This record gives sequence, C-alpha cells and structure tokens, in this order.
Amino acid sequence: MDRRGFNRRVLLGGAAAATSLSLAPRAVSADRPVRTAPAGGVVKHLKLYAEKLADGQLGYGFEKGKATIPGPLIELDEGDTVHIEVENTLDVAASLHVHGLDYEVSSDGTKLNGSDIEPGGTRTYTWRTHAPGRRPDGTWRAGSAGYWHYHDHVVGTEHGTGGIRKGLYGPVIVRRKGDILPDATHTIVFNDMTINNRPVHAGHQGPDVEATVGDRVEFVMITHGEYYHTFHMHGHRWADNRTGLLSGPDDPSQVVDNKIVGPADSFGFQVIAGEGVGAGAWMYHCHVQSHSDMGMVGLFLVRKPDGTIPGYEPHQSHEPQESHRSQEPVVPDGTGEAHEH
Ligand SMILES: [Cu+2]
Repeated sequence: MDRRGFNRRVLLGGAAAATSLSLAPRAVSADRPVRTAPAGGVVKHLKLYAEKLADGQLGYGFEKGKATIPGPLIELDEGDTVHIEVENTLDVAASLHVHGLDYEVSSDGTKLNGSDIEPGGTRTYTWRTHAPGRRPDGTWRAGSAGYWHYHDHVVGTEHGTGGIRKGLYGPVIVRRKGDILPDATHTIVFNDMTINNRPVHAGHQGPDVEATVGDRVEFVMITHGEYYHTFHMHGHRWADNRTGLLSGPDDPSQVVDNKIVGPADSFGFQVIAGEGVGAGAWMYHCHVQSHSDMGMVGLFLVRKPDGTIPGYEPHQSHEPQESHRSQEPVVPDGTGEAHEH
C-alpha cells in the first residue's frame, strides 16, 4: 500500500481503521523471543492437484482450480511422514518427485518405475523424514532437515522437462527440532530465464516480496531449467549453510549475499527485514549481467511500521517511466490562453 492508499484508508475508515492499522510502531520480530520448530513424528495427509492454468502453464495446488507457480509450500518437521494424494487433471501423464526426503521407489514419481499418474488418475506418494543420528556402525547419518523441492518427472520427457518448464514445481522445507521459525516464507524459483515462470514486464519480473522492518523473513530459492545463475539480494546477507543462519560466534559458515545456483539446486535462509539498513525497495536478482538485464529481477519491499517505503513509488518498475520533472506554474494572461512563465 502506498502513502496515498494508507492515508485514504485512515481517513475513510476513521478510528476503527486507524486501530487496525496499528499506527504506533509495533514490536518487531527481532525484538521478540524466537519461535522454534517442534520435534516431528506426525503423520500428515495432503491432497495435491496437477492442473493446467488459464495461460496454458501448469501448476500444483492444494485445492482444485487454485494451482499456483510455484506450487504450495510443503513444510515438515524431522520425523514426520506425509501421504500426498495427487490428482492428475491433465490430459497427459504427470507425477510428483521430491528431492532430499525418504521415499520408496513406488513414490519416486518416474515413468521408468511405474510411479507416474495417468491422465485423470490419482496416486498417493509417501515421503518420510528422519532426525540425524548414529548408525550401528558408528558413522553419522544426516537428518532430513533442509530446503528442498518437488517437481513433475513425466510431462514432456521422462525427465519431466516439459512439466518443469511450464511450472510443475514447488518448495519443501523440513525443519529440525529447535530451528527458528520465520514470520513469513517466500519462494523464488529461477526457471530458465524466468522467476517463478512470470513474464518480463518493463524489465522486471518480480515477484515482489513485502515485509515490515524487523520481520523475520524466510526465502526458499530453487533453480530449474537450462542455465546457471547467481542469486543476489541487496542490503541483506545470510549464512551459506543448512538454515542460512549462524548458530553462534564460532560458526565457520561463510556469510554471503550472492550464491551461484544451477538446475535443481535449492537453499534457503532467513533475514531480519531492513536490519541495519532500514526500509526500502531492496532488489534481488540474478547477478549474471545479461540475465538481470533481461528481467530476472524482483523487489524485497521493506516497509516502515507506518506502511511507507522511502524512495519507492509502487509499480514504477512495471510501468513505462514518466517524467517526474516538476512543472512550472501555468498562469492565464487574460487572452484565454495559458502561458508558461
Ligand atoms: Cu541468471
């Protein structure tokens, strides 16, 4: 909401609107005790639809007719099991294939082992997760926690090349007991030369991610398609490790604001919005120069508590640029014509 919209809502809505807008600076996330992930062990059931979208692209969704690109976030805690009944509403075979989790071959989601779904059919895929621990032989087994992703493995080719290209992909987060929980999670997918399969408009694809200064914002970054990219965010940094957060002063993880990514990579991190730098329209983009020039750019819109974003005019990157030169006053001279002074 821009400044004008903000004021209009306050004026029109009166006291009630002002209260709901919380005009006083609110307690920001960074000032509050963090919330953490619980121990897993829960069995969950989800329904997922593979659908054709209005524009001809493809998506997954939890509800019929509401598929999105990327598909919905599937969030688990280590030890959880999820049974996902996938309904394939497409007129071609499709599937659901996940990275990073435990699944039997019947839940692999590929045609070569018969775990795909015929047009109009349904199939239940079961994903399991586990906490880290020592094997009987004394070696260490990694846990499932991480920023992962799912995608089709069947549409177009036996590698799902057509499905992925058209949008059949989505994020998975598995959390470890004690992991810090964010206020909001956003998924950014570099897929070929797009972000989240969105069209380039005036050199800017988005999606624009909105937050208020102090919010704990989590990003899941996934790459698909044909190219390597670098993911860069302005004004914010993260640790190049499982959580994107440092565990303490001696954590040796490198702190970065730029990371090279290639097809089927995924990682995630949390930032405190505007920490140390304040509100603003902070860019994120692929840092391969020709890719950013071609529109692989979005904005992390960090608002002040009053809702404003200094220096930012909404949609300025989406619309043709207008001249913002202030006009000279126009004064009538009595002839019926106006002349500029
Ligand atoms: Cu790129």
